[in-house]
Amino acid sequence: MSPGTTAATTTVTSTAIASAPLTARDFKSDYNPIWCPGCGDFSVLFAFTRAFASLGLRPENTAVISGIGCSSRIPAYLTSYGFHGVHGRSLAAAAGLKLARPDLTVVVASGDGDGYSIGGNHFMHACRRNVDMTYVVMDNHVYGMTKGQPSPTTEPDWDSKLSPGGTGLRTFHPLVIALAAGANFVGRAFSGDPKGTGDMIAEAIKTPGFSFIEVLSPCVTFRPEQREWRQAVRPAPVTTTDDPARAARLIMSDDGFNIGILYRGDRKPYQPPMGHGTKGPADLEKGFAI
Ligand SMILES: Cc1ncc(C[n+]2csc(CCOP(=O)(O)OP(=O)(O)O)c2C)c(N)n1
Ligand code: SF4
Repeated sequence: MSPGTTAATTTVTSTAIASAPLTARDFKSDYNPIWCPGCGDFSVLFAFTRAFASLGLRPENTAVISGIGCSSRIPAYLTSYGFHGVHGRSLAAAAGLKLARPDLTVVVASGDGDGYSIGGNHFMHACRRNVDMTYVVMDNHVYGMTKGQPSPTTEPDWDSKLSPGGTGLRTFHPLVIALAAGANFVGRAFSGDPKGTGDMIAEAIKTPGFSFIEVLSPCVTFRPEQREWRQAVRPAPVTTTDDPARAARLIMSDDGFNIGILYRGDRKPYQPPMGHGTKGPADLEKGFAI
C-alpha cells in the first residue's frame, strides 16, 4: 500500500506540511485491525507508530514488510510503504528492498510460526548477512491464524486439539540463534508495555545492521493463559552487553521473561559490492552469449 493517502503527502501545502513533525497517530492507516479483542498485536501496532514518530520518520521513507499470520497484518494498519508477502519470505523481500533503496527505513513484522518455521532458514541468513533493517517477531508460541497449531516456540507439553498430549518437541531458541548467527542487536519486549516496546523498536532502528526483537505478544484466543505473562515479565537483571557469549549465557539460563536490550554489537552492515545492481537483464544475457 502506498503512503500517498495521508494528509502529510497531499499536494497543495505539501512543503510546509511535509516538514511538520508527525505523531504516532499519523502512522496509523484508516483500516481497523480485525484481530481478536485483547490480542497483544494491537499494542505492537501502537509501538511501531510510536517508534516511527519518535525517530522523526516519514511514511514515504518507511517500509514495513511481513509474511503470513495474524501478526503479519501489520503493514495494512500502518501509513507507510508496506508489503504483505508470502509465508516466511519477508526477510528476503526486505533485504532486497533495503539494498535497492538504502534511503528507506525497513522494518519486518512476523510471528513465531511464519518467522521460525517456514522462515527459519531466512532468519539465520538474515542475521549472518547483517543488512541494515529491524526484525520484530510477535511471539505467542502458537500459529494464531491457523487456529492454534503448535509453532517452533510452543512448549513441548502444550496439550491442544491440534497437538493432543503435546508435540514433545524441544522449543527453538530465537534470541540465542540470532546471536550465534550474527545479529547486531538482540532484545526482548512485552506487548503489555507498548511504550517500552516502541522505545526498543526505535533503538533497534537506530542501530546499524540487522536488529532482532522478540516481542512476547499474547494470543488470547488460543493461549488464554498467556494473559498471565503480565505478571511474569520483568526487566532483565543485567545491562546491555556487547559480548555475544555473555548475552547467550543469560538468555539460555533465563525463563524467557527477562525484558530489555540484551545485546548490541558494532558489526558493519552489509554493503553490496561496488557496481552491484547497475546491470540489467540484457547485460547478464551478454555474459552468457555463446
Ligand atoms: C507447517 C506450516 N507451514 C506453513 C503454514 C502456513 N501458515 C499459515 S498461518 C502461518 C503463520 C501464522 O503463525 P504465526 O507466524 O505464529 O502468526 P500468528 O497468526 O500467531 O500471529 C503460516 C506459516 C502452516 N500453517 N503450517
Ligand atoms: S487468533 Fe490469536 S494472534 Fe490471531 S488475532 Fe486472535 S488473539 Fe491475536
